[in-house]
Amino acid sequence: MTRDPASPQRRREDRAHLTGQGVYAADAPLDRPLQIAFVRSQEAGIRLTEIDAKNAAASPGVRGIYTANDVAHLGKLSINPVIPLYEVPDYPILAGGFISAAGQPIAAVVAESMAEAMDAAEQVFADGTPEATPPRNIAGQEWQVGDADAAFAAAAHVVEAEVTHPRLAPSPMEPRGISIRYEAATDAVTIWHSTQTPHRTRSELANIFGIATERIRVIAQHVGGAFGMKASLYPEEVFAVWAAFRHRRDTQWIATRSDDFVSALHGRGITSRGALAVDAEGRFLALKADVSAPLGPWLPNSALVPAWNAGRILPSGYDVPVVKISTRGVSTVLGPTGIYRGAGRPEANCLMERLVDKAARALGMDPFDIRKKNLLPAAAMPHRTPTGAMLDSGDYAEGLARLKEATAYQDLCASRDLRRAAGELVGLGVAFYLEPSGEGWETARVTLREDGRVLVASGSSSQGHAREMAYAKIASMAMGVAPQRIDVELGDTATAPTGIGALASRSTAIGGSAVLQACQQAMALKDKGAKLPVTAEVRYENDGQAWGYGAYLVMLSVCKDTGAGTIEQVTCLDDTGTIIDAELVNGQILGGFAQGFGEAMMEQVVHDADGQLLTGSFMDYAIPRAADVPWLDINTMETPSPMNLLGAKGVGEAGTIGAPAAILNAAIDALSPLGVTDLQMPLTPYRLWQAMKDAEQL
Ligand code: SMO
Repeated sequence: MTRDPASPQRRREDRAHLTGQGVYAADAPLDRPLQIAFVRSQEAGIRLTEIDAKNAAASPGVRGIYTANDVAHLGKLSINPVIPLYEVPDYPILAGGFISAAGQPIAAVVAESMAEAMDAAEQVFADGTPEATPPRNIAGQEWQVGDADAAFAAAAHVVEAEVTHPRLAPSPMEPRGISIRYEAATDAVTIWHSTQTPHRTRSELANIFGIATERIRVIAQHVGGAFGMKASLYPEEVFAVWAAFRHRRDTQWIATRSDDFVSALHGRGITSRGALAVDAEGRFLALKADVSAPLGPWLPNSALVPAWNAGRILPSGYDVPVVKISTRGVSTVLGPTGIYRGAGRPEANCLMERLVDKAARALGMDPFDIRKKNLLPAAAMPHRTPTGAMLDSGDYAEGLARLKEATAYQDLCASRDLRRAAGELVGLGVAFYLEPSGEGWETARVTLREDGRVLVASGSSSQGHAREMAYAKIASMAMGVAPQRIDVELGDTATAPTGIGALASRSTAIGGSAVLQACQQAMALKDKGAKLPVTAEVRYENDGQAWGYGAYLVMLSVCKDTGAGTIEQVTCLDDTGTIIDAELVNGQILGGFAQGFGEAMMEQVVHDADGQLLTGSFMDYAIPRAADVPWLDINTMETPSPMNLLGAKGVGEAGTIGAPAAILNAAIDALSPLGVTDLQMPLTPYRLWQAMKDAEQL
């Protein structure tokens, strides 16, 4: 295969996206669809005593009002059991009895128009009594290798850190949405769903309703972003499909931004505590860590993934022979949580990189030097970590060295020291990171037609991240056919082979490898003289996770008067394995960085003590605007992964993993002359100003 990462091919999906031709969930061709307004619980931790929908039922345009009992017979969503789950929470389509979180749907109004549905919903009366609901550990896992207590007792230095990640609202441009076309002749549905996992939508719906998958077709052709938020079926979406079958009508539910803030899953919110034992030369001896992840009233399919990743990715790419790590999932009375770009990777990384920085300070070592000393050498690859992860490939120290060179680090240090001496608050932060991409299988079907065109159908899908272009490029390279002669079909269960979808940084590594393998098989058939058209269909399974990695360096200053933090420079080095298209890789790094920057500096979902959401709109939830995001200086290197055919590694989550830790380290370095040793994200002006004031009191 001849690669050309820098070829000036354009993203073929952009034309539709930029000219309003995209088919998002709300654009589906439906016939007078019924609309749904949900009545949501206004309180958390409450026992419902009364629900009265009589007035609402008489409201114009209403075709039905439903409560918990109407849908209580439906099946549950499946949960990916990456860590043991002691207690499986309910999956209420409409919550009744005990209501855990504010915002949970407790009734649904189905009406001819959205305005009529909303008018009627306002007339539903509900009452209840508060019921105490202490948090419970409902999931957990431990990893233990060696005698941590003995290693800590023998250490020259022990450093400790605690990192609390703000709870984040994923905020894709397109909110959740589902449009259902009901086919009366066959009692079947065609569903336009804004999802990362169209085949999962189909199989889960079939399970939940107890019907054959043949009666459900799912289309997710264009998806306006997802970031982990759309890898599961929401109760509202299940209800909408149920309503279509019940009323034998086209039905639609398109979430408002407010719906998403209050009831789509949130990411992060994890608190991690850790301690690192270090010898007198700065070599890491042992790591202890405890991770606590908040879980909501029901578990999205991937709800346990952040807790798992936040534990198992420790101790990152460092050689730490002894570990004692635990992770747990704790039920709360807040809304659902789950994967959000990074999904536990940023949490593992921030804790480790804080500990490493603290160790450097304790020893008076340079942050690059202590990392270089402890990172696993290239010769140690593949390496099984104490938590059982298999790091596949890479030269971590080389990556770090290239970052150091690219930033002229010594000059930056000199500049910081000069400015610091003049009274400025300015700091440098370094962070290494790992980004495991997904494992498992994906499918592809490649057809060579008589007219010379090639049809690529993939079970992998797109969430707006240019899969059509990437898969066309892979097929073009594999077959020597111009990309203009390659058609790519994704995201329709009627035409694509059964697959997984767009998540866990797996699209290129696994989906792309499936495309490559199918291309190779189709070419082999043609070369054996098979008559066109020939079709090859593969189910490709990788040999294990491909671990991308890299490092970030950040220079940050803090205004003494306002506490405002300014990122003056940020440079990254990412080893993403084999690069298929440089522009796509850069785009992923930049987008991930914008979200990592958001977490580090601005974003936070806030609830009050009663579980009420205080940040229910973009007036209160500070998502970065284009002008807020600093310039990112991107550097890449390529160490092909032996774990998949392409040698590709994940890059979609890189920026969310590496950037927050480096920003946090830089901010703490900036305030270190005042005696500040810890800060928590987001590093808002208020937080930084408060840290300065607290330091003055010392
Ligand atoms: S957080 Mo991702 O879309 O697996």
